[in-house]
Amino acid sequence: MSLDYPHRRFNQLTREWVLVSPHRARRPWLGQVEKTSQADPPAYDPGCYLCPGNARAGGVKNPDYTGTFVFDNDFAALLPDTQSETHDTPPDSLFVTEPEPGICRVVCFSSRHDLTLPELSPAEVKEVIRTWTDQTHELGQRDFINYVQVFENKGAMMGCSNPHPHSQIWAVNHLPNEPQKEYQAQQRHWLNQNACLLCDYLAEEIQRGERIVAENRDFTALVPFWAVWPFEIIVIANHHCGALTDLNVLEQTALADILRRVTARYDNLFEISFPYSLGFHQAPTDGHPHEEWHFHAHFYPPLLRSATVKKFMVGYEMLAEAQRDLTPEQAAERLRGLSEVHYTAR
Ligand code: H2U
Ligand code: ZN
Repeated sequence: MSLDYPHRRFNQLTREWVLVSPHRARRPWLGQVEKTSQADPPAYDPGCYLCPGNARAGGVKNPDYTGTFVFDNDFAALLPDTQSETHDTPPDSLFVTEPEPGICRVVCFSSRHDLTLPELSPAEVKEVIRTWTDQTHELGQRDFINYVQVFENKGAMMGCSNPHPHSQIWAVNHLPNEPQKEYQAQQRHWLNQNACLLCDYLAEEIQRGERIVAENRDFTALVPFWAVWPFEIIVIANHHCGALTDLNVLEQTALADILRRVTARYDNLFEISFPYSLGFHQAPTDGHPHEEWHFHAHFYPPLLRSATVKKFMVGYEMLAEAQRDLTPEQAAERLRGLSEVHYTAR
């Protein structure tokens, strides 16, 4: 695909359009590539709220944990017992509210303050995946939890409040906006085509090849045809399954492998610890089978041209429609050309 003129692409998962302006980015790499000096964090930081043995902001002391560590968020955006409150919004009101009971947790990747996903061993990343899986299972089983969002905010640029590598889980009662859009799109394809949207999409992407970044037996990482963020990646399960809880041990190993490889490429792009939001889109846990749902992860990284030049989603994007200059194909080519050996280990 070498469209050289402004065009729109349709996102099959959200059913929204993105404007692509390739003519503005013919020379995307020739500009100055600035390097920032990121200080090497220590293995243990006595002032860190998440390190083993330290007191958290709320005063609770962390255990001397090794491996992963899960705790209820001390400043949770959701509370489990909201449902008990009465709600009486009249159906025709313009001021609609509904209660949203939920649970927020924090998952530290390891006891090490200084090791991000690509710097952990494959076994350690697999342990993180097992923890996310256990949490999805445990939280998803609860009556009032119908969706479990696992995500990682990485880097100060993404609003991450603590450098200790960690992720968050927000388990909620209602299907939130983004998974709701994806549910509608997947359900529509399932009913209209009698097939899975992402199975069909992945087969086509593998055949075309131009947006693939990394793959293994069970997962494929690619820059989606409809990517909004410059170096956005979607990781799609090669076999149809709905959630982390559906993965067998080999698939957990494969997911750990692909996450390490994608994040190593990201870090190598500008030789910095690359900021992003990562999240899994899993089938709702509302008791329905959700055969239409295909398990996948999104990486949304903000950086565009260098360690310091980010893409702003402002102006036209805020008021009209998402837009990009660099094409998804150019981004994939750039990411494909990078080493999977982390730059700090060379
Ligand atoms: P982010 O860096 O992605 O914001 O995640 C950190 C989370 O950890 C954040 O939601 C919680 C914050 O509320 N937190 C605690 O629960 N206890 C602490 O002592 C520090 C941070
Ligand atoms: Zn720490």
